[in-house]
Amino acid sequence: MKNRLWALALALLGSIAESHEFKAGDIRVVHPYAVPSLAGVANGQGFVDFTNRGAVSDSLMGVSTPAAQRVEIHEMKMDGAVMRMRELTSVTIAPGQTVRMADSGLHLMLMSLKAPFKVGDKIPVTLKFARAGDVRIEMWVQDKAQGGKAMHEHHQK
Ligand SMILES: [Cu+2]
Repeated sequence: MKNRLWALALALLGSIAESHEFKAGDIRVVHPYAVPSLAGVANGQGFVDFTNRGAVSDSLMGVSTPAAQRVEIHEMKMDGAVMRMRELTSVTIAPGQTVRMADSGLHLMLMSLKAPFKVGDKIPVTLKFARAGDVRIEMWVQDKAQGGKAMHEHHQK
């Protein structure tokens, strides 16, 4: 019994430790991840949650990565019964606010991947903020359930 509890505790510690974050200026980025790309699909999808710890608002103006031809910020919205994606030119974040991409229908669309995304890949990405400047992050390629869980656990810290 005691051994089993230890194993459980270690497993929990392990799952919590498997997350990462980045800071630049007043921006904190929590556990950015991308999902494995589907066979025959040229584009990939990533989720980047970020917090503004400053006293003034900031805006995510653009995203780039050597792993894709270009990156778009997409918003998914229901239009009647039809799910539509549209591209946003920027995402503004108020002081003290956290943008949770998956919860707000946002994601990064990585267009024309140079190579398919596989679980375990680490994708270097640069986020361009109007005030904080360039924030260099690494998106971990994980199954959506796993990446989302690690992101949520990380937000609790
Ligand atoms: Cu999209």
